[in-house]
Amino acid sequence: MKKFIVPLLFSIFSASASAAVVTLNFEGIASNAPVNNFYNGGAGGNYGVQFGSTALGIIDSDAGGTAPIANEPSPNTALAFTTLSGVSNPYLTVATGFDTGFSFFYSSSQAASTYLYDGVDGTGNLLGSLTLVAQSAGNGCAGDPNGRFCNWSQVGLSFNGVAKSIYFGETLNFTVFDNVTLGANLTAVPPPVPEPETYALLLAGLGLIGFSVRRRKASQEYA
Ligand SMILES: [Ca+2]
Ligand SMILES: [Ca+2]
Ligand SMILES: [Ca+2]
Repeated sequence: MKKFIVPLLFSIFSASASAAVVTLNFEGIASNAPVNNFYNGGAGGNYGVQFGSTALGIIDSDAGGTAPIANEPSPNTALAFTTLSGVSNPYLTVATGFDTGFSFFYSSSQAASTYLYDGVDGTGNLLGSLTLVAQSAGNGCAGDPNGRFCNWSQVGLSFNGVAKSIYFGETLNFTVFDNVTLGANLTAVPPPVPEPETYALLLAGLGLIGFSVRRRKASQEYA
């Protein structure tokens, strides 16, 4: 039994120690409002994630907004990098950095790439890039109940080093994003310390696991 429980304990607690992963779902941002500092001490939380001034929250037109989206991974608000009055500022910046990886869902009417840098606002060294494909927006779409941008894909990137920004300049006005997940060690966020209740729950869970292992063994003996 010890043989099973010790690795299990280790994986549970090491997962807790490096659980500073944040997924941004953009819910709570007003229709066509800049994301700006929503996740940098704003109403969305303090994750140190700052968006460029022309990155907007967009809300499904079926849910009171104006965006032609459907099937978004977390209804009903998504993200788009736009051009406003000829200006674009298509960055996501984490000044204190994040590491390990990032991923997001997207729906796009044209192919594009996004680029990861170790400096803020697309400066410094290129750490990696992600290629987005053009999807069949508007063709054969079914949704909730409608929206041209209804086919979503998830893409992700693992990288070495510490990243400070992602450049989305090729996606302007053609691509919508949702559920953007950043880092296994987003350094802006202090690692969570499990509450005493969490330990109690974990131990209770382990007790149950031990019990089911015992039961399986017992039933095998009688099989
Ligand atoms: Ca819709
Ligand atoms: Ca969402
Ligand atoms: Ca929707």
